[in-house]
Amino acid sequence: MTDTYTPPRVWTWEGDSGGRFASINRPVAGPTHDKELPVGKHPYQLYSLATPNGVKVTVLFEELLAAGHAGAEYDAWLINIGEGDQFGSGFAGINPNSKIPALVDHTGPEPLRVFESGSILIHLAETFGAFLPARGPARVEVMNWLMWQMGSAPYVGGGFGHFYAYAPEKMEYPINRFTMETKRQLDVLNRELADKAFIAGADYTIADMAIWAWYGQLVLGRMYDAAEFLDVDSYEHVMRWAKAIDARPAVQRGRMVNRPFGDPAMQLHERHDASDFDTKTQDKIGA
Ligand SMILES: N[C@@H](CCC(=O)N[C@@H](CS)C(=O)NCC(=O)O)C(=O)O
Repeated sequence: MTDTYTPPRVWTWEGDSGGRFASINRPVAGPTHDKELPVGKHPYQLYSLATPNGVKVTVLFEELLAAGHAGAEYDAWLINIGEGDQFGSGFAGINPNSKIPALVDHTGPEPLRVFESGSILIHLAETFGAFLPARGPARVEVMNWLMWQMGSAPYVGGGFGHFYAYAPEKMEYPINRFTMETKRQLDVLNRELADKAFIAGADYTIADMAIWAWYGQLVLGRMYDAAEFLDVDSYEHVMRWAKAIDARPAVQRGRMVNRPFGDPAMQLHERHDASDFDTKTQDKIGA
């Protein structure tokens, strides 16, 4: 390995450093332009995109609706991060971190902003009393795994995915570093799932939704074109769990929301409620 870079005493921003998404990266926060957010008719207004962090939340909404929680109807508005929508003044106002997903809950006397996907999952699960035990050891175990996901996935996305798939050149050191960590995390899950149906025990919870969006989709070969490189078939318990969750109709619907890429028949955009699913689409996704 050759190190060709000597850091200066003080780092300064010299603009686009290359690679996918480089054009949206900046070393400062805050809005870049004025843009109000649209507001629809439903109690929940979701501003998001169908990345793994976005899919966690649309899967939970669809699971709540599938379980009969009619109060979970939502409008889903596309925030296209490749076009800088996350830096509009309206979006930065509901998430000062300018990252999807962000939610506004209109069920109370004042609109309530909720940002960070884990916070959104907890807020909705508590509101509807679903997919999260109310108290006790079972709740702690769900929180353990939800926090594990929130803390661990950046090594997969910002580390492995970035250097393996998005960086302007392939560099062995960071790819080795983050492949090792990604495989270690997959092994953590594989060992845990060896004798449990779901990650926190016998029940399907928000921890499974959060972890599946990242690690489930990774072993199913949907991320970074890295299934063979990571030898995902060797994580047999993760694979069994990932396939079981992937087969749920609500998960299939959740993956379609705010999805501006791929097969148009597998996309749903903005102002979404249950009636948006025509029979043909429902047949196609097995709902
Ligand atoms: N910890 C945050 C991470 C959110 C996040 O990284 N979102 C990405 C898409 S998956 C994003 O909006 N990126 C836009 C940007 O970095 O400008 C969460 O879980 O909500």
